[in-house]
Amino acid sequence: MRHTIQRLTLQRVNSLGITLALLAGLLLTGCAGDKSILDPAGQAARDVVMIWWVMLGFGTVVLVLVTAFWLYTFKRKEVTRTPADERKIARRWIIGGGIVLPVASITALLAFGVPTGQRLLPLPLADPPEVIEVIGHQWWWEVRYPGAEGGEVVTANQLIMPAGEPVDFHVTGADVIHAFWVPRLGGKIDMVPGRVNKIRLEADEPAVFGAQCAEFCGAQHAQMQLYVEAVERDDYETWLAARQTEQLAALAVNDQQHDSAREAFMTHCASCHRVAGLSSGREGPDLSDLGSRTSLGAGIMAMEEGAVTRWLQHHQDLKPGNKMPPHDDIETATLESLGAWLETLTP
Ligand code: HEC
Ligand SMILES: [Cu+2]
Repeated sequence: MRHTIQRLTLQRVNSLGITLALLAGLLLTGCAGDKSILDPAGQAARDVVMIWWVMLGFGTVVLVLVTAFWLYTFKRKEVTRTPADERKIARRWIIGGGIVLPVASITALLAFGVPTGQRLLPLPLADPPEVIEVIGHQWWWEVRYPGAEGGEVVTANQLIMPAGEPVDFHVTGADVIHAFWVPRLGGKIDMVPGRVNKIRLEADEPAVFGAQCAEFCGAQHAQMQLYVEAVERDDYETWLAARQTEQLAALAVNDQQHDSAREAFMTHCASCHRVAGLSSGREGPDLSDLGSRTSLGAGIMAMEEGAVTRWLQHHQDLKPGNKMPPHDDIETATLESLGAWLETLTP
């Protein structure tokens, strides 16, 4: 009999242990990955995650204390007090718990928070940092490099930045409010139409990060993802140099093989899309270096052979409501030739 009970208890403890382990596992899977704030890859992000841990620790202590007090009230023996005593005790709680405790904890949080906020501000530096402009559109990202040698460089849905140095991001919105957020690099910042907000971020070393629009901006908000890659300074310069307008124009124009695709592009697509050397549309993503990107539709599908054609045919199923009109009026063969040509745009 005793053994059975012991076994049962053991079993129960075991299954509780397994459940807890599973839960912890589930929670911890949220701590890894390319968009985890708990896996910082730069000083600003480390500060932010530090505040997070401190607040969690502090909150836990408060929870444990309050629970302990609560349990204590059940066990405590009834005591009789004079009204004067009662008032004294009540006053102690109001002053201690209502004034001293909040003032102390808020001061402690400020001591952590203010320097962190300061670090994210684009304050003047002796050596002015690289500036990258990011513009949020429904539902894609325009990325501009105004400081590039040989003229501004433009790309979309990918952000290549130098590692190991601060970078200033100047962000704005083209239509509604979006928010720029690279969780592993630090805080987020709103992209407000008609206003330029600035944030300074730094990646410790070359790596790939995920980024996500962090302000609800309509139906496809969740599908507004940005590929961020930090690279060595030299690689960054090479990347920029390959995207100068002249280089890209040569790439787009100098092959006879795709003449008909280019013609179709000028008829159906040029008003919305820029391909350096051919068109200057700005309604949609710049396509000048499309073949070199990792994904299409702001992260909705991976870039691989045939992917552009698939996007052109099915983009309203893949990303319903996106601002590119369906191309049902264009023949499949034309869309295929457009897709094949755009994939060759790889600087
Ligand atoms: C009315 C403007 C408009 C026209 C015309 C238009 N597009 Fe688009 N296009 C867009 C917009 C807006 C997006 C972004 C959709 C999204 O991801 O939410 C887009 C996205 C794309 C993408 C994916 C780009 C990326 O970075 O993921 C490709 C490729 C593309 N268009 C090619 C074309 C081609 C080829 C044509 C002509 C047959 C065309 N577009 C006509 C507005 C347009
Ligand atoms: Cu959004």
